[in-house]
Amino acid sequence: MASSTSPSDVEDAYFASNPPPRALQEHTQLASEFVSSHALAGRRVVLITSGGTTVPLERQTVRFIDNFSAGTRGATSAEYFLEAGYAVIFLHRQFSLLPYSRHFSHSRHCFLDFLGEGPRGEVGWREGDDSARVRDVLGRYRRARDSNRLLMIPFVTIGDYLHELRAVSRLMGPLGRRGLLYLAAAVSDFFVPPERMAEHKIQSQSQSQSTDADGDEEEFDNFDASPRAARSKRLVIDLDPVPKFLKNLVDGWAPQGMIVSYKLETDPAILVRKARYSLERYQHHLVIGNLLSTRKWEVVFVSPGREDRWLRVPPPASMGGGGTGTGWGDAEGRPLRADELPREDPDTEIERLIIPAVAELHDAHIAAGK
Ligand code: 9Z3
Repeated sequence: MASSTSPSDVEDAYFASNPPPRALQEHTQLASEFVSSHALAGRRVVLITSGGTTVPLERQTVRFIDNFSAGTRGATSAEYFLEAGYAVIFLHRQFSLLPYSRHFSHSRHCFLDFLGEGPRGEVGWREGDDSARVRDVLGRYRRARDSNRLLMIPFVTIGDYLHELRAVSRLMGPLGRRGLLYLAAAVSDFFVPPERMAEHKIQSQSQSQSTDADGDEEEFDNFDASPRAARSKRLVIDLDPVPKFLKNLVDGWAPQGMIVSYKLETDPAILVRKARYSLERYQHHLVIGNLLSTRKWEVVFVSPGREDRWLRVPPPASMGGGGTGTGWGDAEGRPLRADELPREDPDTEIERLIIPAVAELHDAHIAAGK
């Protein structure tokens, strides 16, 4: 009898019990047309995953667990892949950063700052110090769109993400070795399996009921600060591990494409070891290791048969320093997290180095198939 824990059994069980997102069919159709047209043109196509995944606690979801990722890595990488001539399928967390518009979607550069009202009340472009930069971004965006080289597909939950990833990567067959999978999304490791998920909003009230020494039911309300009330109101969440599907991806979903995954750690002492372990376990082509605190200015490439290769850009000069933790502070000396540091100058975006280096390895992957 076949073992019940083979990767394909785990895959079948997971996808049979976790429902697909509503738009899966529509997305699959779009991706299929996109891949066919670029395969026909002999173009390279990269599937980029980007942003965090949510873990719903209820079917009718009021609460969910999330992670830090804003999708900066994925959105920035997409722009550099497009510059390098790739067509890009951008599988991203809904409302996370998007290629090109990312330049105008944070507090310092809102797109409204670039609009103004003319003498007759008409809304239009407002020339200013940033005009050259905006024109450059707009031009690059238009070129990508007009040549139909950018397809955006959103997801929200970990389940949506896995369904979309499987469906889209399975479509990449016609590209052969010209397909590239670049997995930069910050994927949840734990989830609530469907059989344990509440249908409705989890109630704090029903949990606040308990039985006293005489067996009578007692009720605590939200104003009761006694230790006993606090204990009885605790919500304990029991999460299962999310199955790892990288092996299924490598062996079954996209067996010819080049597969690049990211490895995120917070402890510098284990980063390279964990990246190497992932490569050996899943037998794919490249793991890019990064630390939460320094991910915007250093990464390490770990690939089979090659030395580890660090890529670095200078940390923002105005801040000075570096190392673990940013070691940098704002004007009041409050420490800044790496994700608060401005990284907008193209000369200091580390993706400017990462993408050509990945494309070079992709060249070798394609050449090896000839
Ligand atoms: C990454 O390591 C990405 O570089 C970041 C980018 C999520 C750190 P931001 O969105 O951050 O630019 O702020 N992605 C992979 C994270 C991940 O979940 N990796 C899994 C793991 O480490 C393997 S697939 O186990």
